[in-house]
Amino acid sequence: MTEKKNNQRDVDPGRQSGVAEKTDTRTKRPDMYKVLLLNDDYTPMEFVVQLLRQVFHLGEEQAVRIMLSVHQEGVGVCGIYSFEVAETKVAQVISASRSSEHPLQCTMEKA
Ligand code: TYC
Repeated sequence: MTEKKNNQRDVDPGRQSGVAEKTDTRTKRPDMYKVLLLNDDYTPMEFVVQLLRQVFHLGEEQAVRIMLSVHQEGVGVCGIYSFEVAETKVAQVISASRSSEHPLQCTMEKA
């Protein structure tokens, strides 16, 4: 007999062929995104506070704190979320602001 029957390459064609065999089963934490609120000269403070409470589920005190921080510093973080959740929050802020004809700006960036 010149050839061995059923050698490992015949049984498992992926073997020694350069085909990746190991599957990485580790769970990766999703990238997180900061939702940022920007200051402007026109949006009423009370409107910003109510929006922060509704969209980010903040209490009155925390909402006032963030609003005042944005008012004074120009920009502030409302929360940190997965990409999809952050995108939704930004859309909700912009939508509610435009509905009330306020120029409030909201954006997101990788945390
Ligand atoms: N600067 C606004 C005012 O004086 C208030 C304001 C705060 C607007 C935060 C936007 O993201 C903002 N009425």
